[in-house]
Amino acid sequence: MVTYEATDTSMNTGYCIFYITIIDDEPPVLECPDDIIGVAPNTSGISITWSEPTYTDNSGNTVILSSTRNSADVFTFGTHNVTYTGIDQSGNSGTCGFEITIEDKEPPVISDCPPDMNWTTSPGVNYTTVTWKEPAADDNAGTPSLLPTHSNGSRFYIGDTIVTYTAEDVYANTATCIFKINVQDIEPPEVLTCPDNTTYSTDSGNPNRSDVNWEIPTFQDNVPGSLVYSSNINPSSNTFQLGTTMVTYEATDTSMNTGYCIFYITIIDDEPPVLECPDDIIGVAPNTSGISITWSEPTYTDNSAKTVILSSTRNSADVFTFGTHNVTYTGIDQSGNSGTCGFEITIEDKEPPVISDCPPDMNWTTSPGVNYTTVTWKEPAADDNAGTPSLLPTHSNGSRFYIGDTIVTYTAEDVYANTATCIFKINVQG
Ligand SMILES: [Ca+2]
Ligand SMILES: [Ca+2]
Ligand SMILES: [Ca+2]
Ligand SMILES: [Ca+2]
Repeated sequence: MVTYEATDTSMNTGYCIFYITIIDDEPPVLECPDDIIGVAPNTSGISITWSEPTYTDNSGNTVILSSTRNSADVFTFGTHNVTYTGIDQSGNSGTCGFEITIEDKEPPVISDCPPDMNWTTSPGVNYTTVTWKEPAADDNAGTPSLLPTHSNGSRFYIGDTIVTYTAEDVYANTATCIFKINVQDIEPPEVLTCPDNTTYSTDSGNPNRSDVNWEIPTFQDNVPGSLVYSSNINPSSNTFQLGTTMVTYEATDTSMNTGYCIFYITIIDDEPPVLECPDDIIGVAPNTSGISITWSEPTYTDNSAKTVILSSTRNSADVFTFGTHNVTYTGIDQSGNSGTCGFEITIEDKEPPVISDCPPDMNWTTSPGVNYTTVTWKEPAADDNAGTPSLLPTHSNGSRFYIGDTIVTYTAEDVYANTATCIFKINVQG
């Protein structure tokens, strides 16, 4: 209030009074705490305390503070704005604010993480379908996501595959569950083509066969790629000896599974031995009892170069009688092939028959009234070392003989054409 007074001399006073009012329209200035970051153990939140804001006000008077949240309040996960309002005694208000962020530092927990697993390939393919019990994830801040690198029930190929499940809560805390799936190839290569067992004959004159060939076996495997092949037979050697040889081809996959093709090559000897017999033999026997004849065993050759078993119809030193005898040798090789050779043994009779009682020369006279007579004589006889010989006269005993000399000849001939004669003369006189 401003008062002006004017006093006259009479001491009367006049007044001029007016008021000057000073008002405070300047708001207080509040200084809030810095932003606060806290960590809560779970969704129940955590109590956060802070200092009240400081303030200044031109009035120098007390400022009344109020706030949207109070120190020691419980704050849950997330960011919360706290606003303070200060009102001075003139009703001017100022504000300040800060943020309280409640963080989740705790990663999710994964339960039932599968163990490492060993599987084998499915038939015919290089993978298998793998399933496992799904793990679960929990978190202090609600249900986390849980994502695998590989789908449960998907295909896993040969080798080790790491499967990782990652759980992530809404505050980007993560946890992992890691397990290994090993898939092994236990399927051996499969034989596609394998030669049949085959039988060959030996090459002529040889104990082996030189041109044995076959189609190289083929294999396939559930795992595409290189198979390693081996064989017990050098492919460049196609000569096989007599007998049966097992030929083995192996194909091994990269997991060391092995498939086999086995077949047999049989070389048989169907070539008979060749026998060389002695030359024909001619012997002379003194009589029908025969004579012992000896000879050397045949020689032989056989492609097998093995021993040949000889047998014969007759043996050296056997006794042979007159006549021609065939001797046959049979040689059997160890494969049962037989060859033969033969020769003849002829036992001859070189001894002529012997005629006994050869009649003497005789003198006869004609019978009455005719120019002959009937002549008889004692028949001679013939014998021979080789049986009874024939004995034939030129004239019959008891036949007519005419005047003069007649020569009668008996000829004995054995079956080997040895002959003997008995000759006598018949003289008939008239
Ligand atoms: Ca968490
Ligand atoms: Ca395989
Ligand atoms: Ca043979
Ligand atoms: Ca004789």
